[in-house]
Amino acid sequence: MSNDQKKDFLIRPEDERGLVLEEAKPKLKKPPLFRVVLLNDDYTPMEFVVEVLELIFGMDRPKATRIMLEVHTKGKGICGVYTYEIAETKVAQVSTFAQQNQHPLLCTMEES
Ligand code: TYC
Repeated sequence: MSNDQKKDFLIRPEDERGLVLEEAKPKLKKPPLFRVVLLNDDYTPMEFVVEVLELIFGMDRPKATRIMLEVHTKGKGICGVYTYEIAETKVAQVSTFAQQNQHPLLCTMEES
Protein backbone atom coordinates (compact mmCIF):
# COMPACT_ATOMS: atom_id res chain seq x y z
CA MET A 1 0.00 0.00 0.00
CA SER A 2 1.39 3.39 -0.98
CA ASN A 3 1.81 6.18 1.54
CA ASP A 4 -1.02 8.09 -0.16
CA GLN A 5 -3.42 5.20 0.25
CA LYS A 6 -2.54 4.92 3.93
CA LYS A 7 -3.38 8.57 4.44
CA ASP A 8 -6.98 7.90 3.37
CA PHE A 9 -7.57 6.03 6.62
CA LEU A 10 -6.31 8.75 8.88
CA ILE A 11 -8.88 10.79 10.77
CA ARG A 12 -7.94 14.45 10.87
CA PRO A 13 -7.93 15.83 14.48
CA GLU A 14 -10.71 18.33 13.73
CA ASP A 15 -12.98 15.55 12.40
CA GLU A 16 -12.26 13.37 15.39
CA ARG A 17 -13.68 16.05 17.68
CA GLY A 18 -16.82 16.33 15.53
CA LEU A 19 -15.91 19.86 14.56
CA VAL A 20 -15.96 20.51 10.85
CA LEU A 21 -15.83 24.09 9.79
CA GLU A 22 -17.03 25.03 6.34
CA GLU A 23 -15.81 28.11 4.65
CA ALA A 24 -18.29 31.00 4.98
CA LYS A 25 -20.24 31.59 1.77
CA PRO A 26 -21.06 35.27 1.29
CA LYS A 27 -24.68 35.04 0.09
CA LEU A 28 -26.17 38.52 0.39
CA LYS A 29 -28.65 39.11 -2.43
CA LYS A 30 -29.52 42.56 -3.70
CA PRO A 31 -33.11 43.44 -2.72
CA PRO A 32 -35.69 43.93 -5.48
CA LEU A 33 -36.22 47.59 -6.37
CA PHE A 34 -39.46 49.44 -7.12
CA ARG A 35 -40.12 52.58 -9.14
CA VAL A 36 -42.52 55.05 -7.55
CA VAL A 37 -44.60 56.50 -10.38
CA LEU A 38 -46.73 59.63 -10.38
CA LEU A 39 -49.75 59.75 -12.72
CA ASN A 40 -51.15 62.78 -14.48
CA ASP A 41 -54.71 64.03 -13.99
CA ASP A 42 -56.59 67.14 -15.12
CA TYR A 43 -57.32 68.62 -11.68
CA THR A 44 -54.33 68.52 -9.33
CA PRO A 45 -52.60 71.93 -9.43
CA MET A 46 -49.07 71.94 -10.81
CA GLU A 47 -47.81 73.78 -7.71
CA PHE A 48 -49.18 71.01 -5.46
CA VAL A 49 -47.35 68.32 -7.47
CA VAL A 50 -44.10 70.29 -7.24
CA GLU A 51 -44.57 70.50 -3.46
CA VAL A 52 -45.13 66.73 -3.27
CA LEU A 53 -41.93 66.08 -5.17
CA GLU A 54 -39.98 68.42 -2.89
CA LEU A 55 -41.48 67.25 0.42
CA ILE A 56 -41.76 63.52 -0.14
CA PHE A 57 -39.03 62.83 -2.69
CA GLY A 58 -36.45 65.39 -1.53
CA MET A 59 -36.11 67.11 -4.90
CA ASP A 60 -35.03 70.70 -5.29
CA ARG A 61 -37.45 73.06 -7.07
CA PRO A 62 -35.88 72.81 -10.56
CA LYS A 63 -35.92 69.01 -10.51
CA ALA A 64 -39.43 68.86 -9.01
CA THR A 65 -40.67 71.22 -11.73
CA ARG A 66 -39.02 69.15 -14.46
CA ILE A 67 -40.54 65.89 -13.20
CA MET A 68 -43.97 67.49 -12.72
CA LEU A 69 -43.90 68.75 -16.34
CA GLU A 70 -42.79 65.33 -17.56
CA VAL A 71 -45.79 63.73 -15.82
CA HIS A 72 -48.07 66.49 -17.15
CA THR A 73 -46.95 65.99 -20.78
CA LYS A 74 -46.24 62.24 -20.92
CA GLY A 75 -48.95 60.97 -18.54
CA LYS A 76 -46.62 59.53 -15.93
CA GLY A 77 -43.14 59.88 -14.49
CA ILE A 78 -40.72 58.24 -12.08
CA CYS A 79 -40.23 59.99 -8.73
CA GLY A 80 -37.60 57.57 -7.43
CA VAL A 81 -36.49 53.93 -7.08
CA TYR A 82 -36.58 52.27 -3.65
CA THR A 83 -36.77 48.97 -1.82
CA TYR A 84 -40.30 47.63 -1.31
CA GLU A 85 -41.10 49.13 2.09
CA ILE A 86 -39.71 52.56 1.30
CA ALA A 87 -41.57 52.67 -2.03
CA GLU A 88 -44.79 51.59 -0.27
CA THR A 89 -44.34 54.34 2.33
CA LYS A 90 -43.76 57.02 -0.35
CA VAL A 91 -46.93 55.93 -2.20
CA ALA A 92 -48.93 56.08 1.06
CA GLN A 93 -47.52 59.54 1.92
CA VAL A 94 -48.44 60.94 -1.51
CA SER A 95 -51.95 59.47 -1.34
CA THR A 96 -52.59 60.75 2.19
CA PHE A 97 -51.24 64.23 1.40
CA ALA A 98 -53.33 64.43 -1.82
CA GLN A 99 -56.52 63.29 -0.04
CA GLN A 100 -55.97 65.75 2.83
CA ASN A 101 -55.90 68.50 0.22
CA GLN A 102 -58.80 67.07 -1.85
CA HIS A 103 -56.70 66.46 -4.97
CA PRO A 104 -57.14 63.32 -7.10
CA LEU A 105 -53.37 62.84 -7.54
CA LEU A 106 -52.43 59.15 -8.00
CA CYS A 107 -49.15 57.44 -7.24
CA THR A 108 -48.23 53.77 -7.78
CA MET A 109 -45.22 51.50 -7.60
CA GLU A 110 -43.85 48.96 -10.08
CA GLU A 111 -40.97 46.51 -9.83
CA SER A 112 -37.85 47.67 -11.71
N1 TYC B 1 -52.17 68.04 -15.33
C1 TYC B 1 -52.22 68.86 -14.13
C2 TYC B 1 -52.70 70.25 -14.48
O1 TYC B 1 -52.70 70.63 -15.65
C3 TYC B 1 -50.86 68.95 -13.42
C4 TYC B 1 -50.38 67.63 -12.92
C5 TYC B 1 -49.05 67.29 -13.11
C6 TYC B 1 -51.21 66.77 -12.25
C7 TYC B 1 -48.57 66.07 -12.64
C8 TYC B 1 -50.76 65.55 -11.77
O2 TYC B 1 -48.95 64.04 -11.46
C9 TYC B 1 -49.43 65.21 -11.96
N2 TYC B 1 -53.09 71.02 -13.48
